[in-house]
Amino acid sequence: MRSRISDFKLYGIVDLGYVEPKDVARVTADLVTGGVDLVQLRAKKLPIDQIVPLAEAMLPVTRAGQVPLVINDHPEIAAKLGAEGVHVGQDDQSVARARDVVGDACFVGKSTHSLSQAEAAVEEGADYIGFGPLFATGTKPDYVPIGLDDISEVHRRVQVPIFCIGGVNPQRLDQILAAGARRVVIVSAFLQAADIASEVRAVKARL
Ligand code: TZP
Ligand code: MG
Repeated sequence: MRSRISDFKLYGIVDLGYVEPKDVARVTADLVTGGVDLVQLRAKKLPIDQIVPLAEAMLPVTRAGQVPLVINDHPEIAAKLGAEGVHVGQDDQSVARARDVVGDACFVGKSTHSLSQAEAAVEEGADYIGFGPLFATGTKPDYVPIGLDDISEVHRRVQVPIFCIGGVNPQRLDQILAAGARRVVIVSAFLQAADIASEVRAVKARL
């Protein structure tokens, strides 16, 4: 699975800040049907024992759609369930430590918020990076937006796939792509859409 990351352009996140636990499988199916290339489970406020069943509900859906499932923050859940990826942030355990837990078949992504963090993540061995937040976003409210100015430079400096994130939505997509982005993560704009699958399909066609 790790070798395919460079094919991926559109990353959806099932964020429990927007999705009720009972809706996790349905929303995952909508994202997959629409055409996301990978899906993350992000449940910042739940304890591990409540995240595991959500991941278990997602896996059959993502597997059926042949879309990798990425677990945010918790390599041990990814390892336990055989999820395809894990994602760590600047304040989480290192990429190497996460990889020790999940093994080599699983890919490890890392959040970065500056050019120097992006370069450091690659040094650390990340398989892909998130780069942002580009814009202020209620999904990650405590972070200062970095804007669009460094997008082209990060693509010059970093050779792993770069997923631009934070306030990405259909209205802003053209300016984000014009700034040099090739891959994006979209959270609230998908999860708050009246028809998630249609929204995903429309964005996918523009990437
Ligand atoms: N990391 C940087 S910004 C962000 C994360 C998880 C949230 C992006 O969410 P949205 O709703 O697409 O702005
Ligand atoms: Mg984290």
